[in-house]
Amino acid sequence: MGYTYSYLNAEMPDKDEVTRKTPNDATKQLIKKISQDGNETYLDRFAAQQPQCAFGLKGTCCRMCQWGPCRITEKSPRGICGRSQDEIVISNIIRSLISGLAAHARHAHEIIYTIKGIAAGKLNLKLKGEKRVYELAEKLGLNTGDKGLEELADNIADILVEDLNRMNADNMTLLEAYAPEERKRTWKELGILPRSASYEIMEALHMTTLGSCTDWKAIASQEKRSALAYCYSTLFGSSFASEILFGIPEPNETIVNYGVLKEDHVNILVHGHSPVMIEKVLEKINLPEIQDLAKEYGAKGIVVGGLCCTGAELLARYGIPSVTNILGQEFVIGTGAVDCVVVDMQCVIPGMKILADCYGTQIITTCNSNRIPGAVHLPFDPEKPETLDADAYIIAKTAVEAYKNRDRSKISIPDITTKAVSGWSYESITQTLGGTDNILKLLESGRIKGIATVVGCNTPKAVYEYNHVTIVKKLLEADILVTTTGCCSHALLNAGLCNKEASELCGEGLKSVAEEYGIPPVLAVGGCVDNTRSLRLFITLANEAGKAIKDMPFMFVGPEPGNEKTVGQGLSFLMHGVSNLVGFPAPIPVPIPKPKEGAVDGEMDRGSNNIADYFGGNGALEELGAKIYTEPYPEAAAQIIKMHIKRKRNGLGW
Ligand code: NFS
Repeated sequence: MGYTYSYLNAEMPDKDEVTRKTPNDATKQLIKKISQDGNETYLDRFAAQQPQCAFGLKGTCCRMCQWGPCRITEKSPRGICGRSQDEIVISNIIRSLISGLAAHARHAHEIIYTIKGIAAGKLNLKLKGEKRVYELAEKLGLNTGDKGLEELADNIADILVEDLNRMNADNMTLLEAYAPEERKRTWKELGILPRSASYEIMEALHMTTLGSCTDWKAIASQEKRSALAYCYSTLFGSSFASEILFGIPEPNETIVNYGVLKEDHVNILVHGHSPVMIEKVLEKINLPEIQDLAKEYGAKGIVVGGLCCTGAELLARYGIPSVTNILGQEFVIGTGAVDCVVVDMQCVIPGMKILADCYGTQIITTCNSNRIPGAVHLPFDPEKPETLDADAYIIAKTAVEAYKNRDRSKISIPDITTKAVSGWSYESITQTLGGTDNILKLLESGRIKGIATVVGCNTPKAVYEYNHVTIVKKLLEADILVTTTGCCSHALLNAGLCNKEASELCGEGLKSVAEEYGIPPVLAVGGCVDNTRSLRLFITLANEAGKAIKDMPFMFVGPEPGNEKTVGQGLSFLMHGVSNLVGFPAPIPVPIPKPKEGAVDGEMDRGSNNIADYFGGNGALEELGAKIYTEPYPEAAAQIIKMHIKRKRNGLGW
């Protein structure tokens, strides 16, 4: 029995249902094992939180001053200050969006300042992304003259920093360089061109604090402005900076899933989002003396596995096997075989450390923003990188030394591995499929009916990974090509959908394309910031077709939204005219409406009719040519996506 939320028209699963329905057998085994070991995971804590707060779920709780908290009810339709439910709901949404924006901005900051550190000769790392440096230099109109690679990269880094920090009203440079002309005109007419990440965060907090803006439409405009800053300063900024630093990924074949861990090896997991320190740690792990040390302790070798977006990025670039995502991080610790987890920033849940203590796993933190009591802490700071090499060596050595402390009575690694092809960049997708003109022909002919980018987190509100996998299988049957990133990509990788053999699951059209071009039907394009790769693909294809993106058969799908970062992901695509399908009713973006009990006029019970109608109805559609659908049941969600793509094709006469 799950948990029923009648006012949301939805149910949430309990632990039994998750154990029965989650698609990865490795996960099923580990949920049972961890329970048998007497330990708890998020599933137990989710049960303890039931029922979740109705005001929180609808977004009608206001905590933006110290007079409250205020809750909207029929008896109290306004907060103490007079704030309406529309203002409260939109303010909660924008505050969630800008928290995500701040997280990605911090990520961008670390990578960009690493480039600057290399250019200044302070960091013992080499820039591997020559191709991206020269492309950006040209696109940004830089005078290359006789500048070397590092100087040019430093000039680009300065521009990326400006887009993070600009305080005056000048336009954002990356937006000017990469956004489609039709969109720039639309955004200008709407008055929502952003200045920078920092400015829009400041303005959003300012507008929503006590006694500030009471016009929900003005706050909605700031939300759109902030979403554009999110897209062009932090997503593009992080993704391009990572490509400058580490190179543009190329497709590679590898294996993934929990079975990549080996009982007789040192197992090191890398976790987080900004893999600069990890790059160095990998170098140290490969030193003969570290490999010998592992053997001295009785291990046959060292396995490195990836979690979350650091895992997705290392998988893309080096084929380092990925294991799992944000809600799998406890399950993998439950194997009892993980000697050490090296974490950088974001999406590292406290529950992982609690379980790590139960299974004797060493945690090492490498970012000053992400401290965990009881962990070894060796932070990387690109502006003070003097100890990088020495710290990376200590991390590699500490991780190997943890092997000798492992409690061997608790080890059980699911013997499940999956083949996968990863490393799809914007360039490798377009080249492999014969160029954007050819992809357009494949779309027009209907061999590929449309492209959906299916991405995002996991949520305890859905059966773990079930929505991701179920939706994508239905899309493949309908000849819809899928790109994926982040935690969703781990679900799809482990389910074998990023493997060439998955073409067997496709409709005739997509199957023939996958076989002809030698691609899997689901293209894993990296971490969440690499959603820019899918967005660039959409922008270029629309341009090639001579159409606006809003008219193209594309969709953004976030089946299991979780982190605050995910709000801006969907909005980034929405701003470009790509409709969203999100998988769970939440205040962000809109709850599924249920008619109010006894209402004679069809009034719906939802956080705010105006906000729900704006994002899920004609408001966003009229302004941006796109809207947000909310559907928690994956079979129904797949129907909506197919319907949306069919309508776009009809509109194009395809
Ligand atoms: Ni994305 Fe990466 Fe996962 Fe969600 Fe977290 S790992 S940046 S936020 S939870 S997909």
